[in-house]
Amino acid sequence: QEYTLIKMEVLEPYPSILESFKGKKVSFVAATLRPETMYGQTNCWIHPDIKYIVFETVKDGIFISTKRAARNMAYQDFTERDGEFKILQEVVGQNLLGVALKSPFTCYPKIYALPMLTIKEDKGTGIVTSVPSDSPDDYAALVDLQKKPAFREKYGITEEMIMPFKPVPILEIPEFGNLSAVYVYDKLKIQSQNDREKLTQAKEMVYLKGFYDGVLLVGEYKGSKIQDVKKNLQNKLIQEKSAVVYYEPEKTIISRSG
Ligand code: ZZB
Repeated sequence: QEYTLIKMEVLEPYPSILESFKGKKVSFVAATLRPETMYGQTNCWIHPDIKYIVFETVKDGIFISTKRAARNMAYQDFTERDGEFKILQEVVGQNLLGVALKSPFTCYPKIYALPMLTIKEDKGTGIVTSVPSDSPDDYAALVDLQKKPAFREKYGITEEMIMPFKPVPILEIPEFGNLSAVYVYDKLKIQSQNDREKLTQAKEMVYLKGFYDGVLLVGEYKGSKIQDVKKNLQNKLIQEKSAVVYYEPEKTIISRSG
């Protein structure tokens, strides 16, 4: 499986847990299959209970991801020696919440790391970039934080980190309009990020249609069909050093090699 790894750069002030990296470029890295949606990023998702690591790459500065992802990257020329990576620090997700980030293409110059409880530890980097206009999971998790002050307070998330971040219309999908995730969320009457069955259905509804019939509403490929320009946008992100390609081995291979 090929993913695009988006570098979400940590902005000053660094949280106390990352203070020793001050002056160096540190990025949260998020694995996505949808580089064409990066115009609509509103935040980053971190699982409060997942353990992440901080490690050094050869070409892209310091990365934060799960250890599992770092190991995969070590076999893809990200680190100095094949298959090896040095853990500079371990950090529990909770301690990365509220961190300010700069991410490519989005109209919001500063976005925040927020909690999502449905992140899978064994997929991608364990860090997810949020596009609530087109990902029902992201929209559901964002609404949860907006509607439930107790949930925000539990994780030290303030209103400034959430309230200004409205879903951005970036793709027009026939029948679903220009905020397809919001449309299916309402249509299926989804109540929260834990509504797993409905969210799976919602994702299926928007995925295929978005890929084949979606048209970009922003950026240099405005007016083009997604399937025609997805690769160009991935290349653009890579050329401007905002992203890198990352491969995830098949599940069976992971379990065989431990
Ligand atoms: C931006 C984005 C925009 C995404 C969108 C989706 C959508 P899949 O197809 O099931 O493999 N993701 C990545 N890593 C994780 C993780 N560890 N736990 C939970 N979710 C994760 O899903 C790949 C997508 O799942 C990735 O692409 C990422 O979110 C998320 F408009 O990145 B995506 C309809 C989906 N739309």
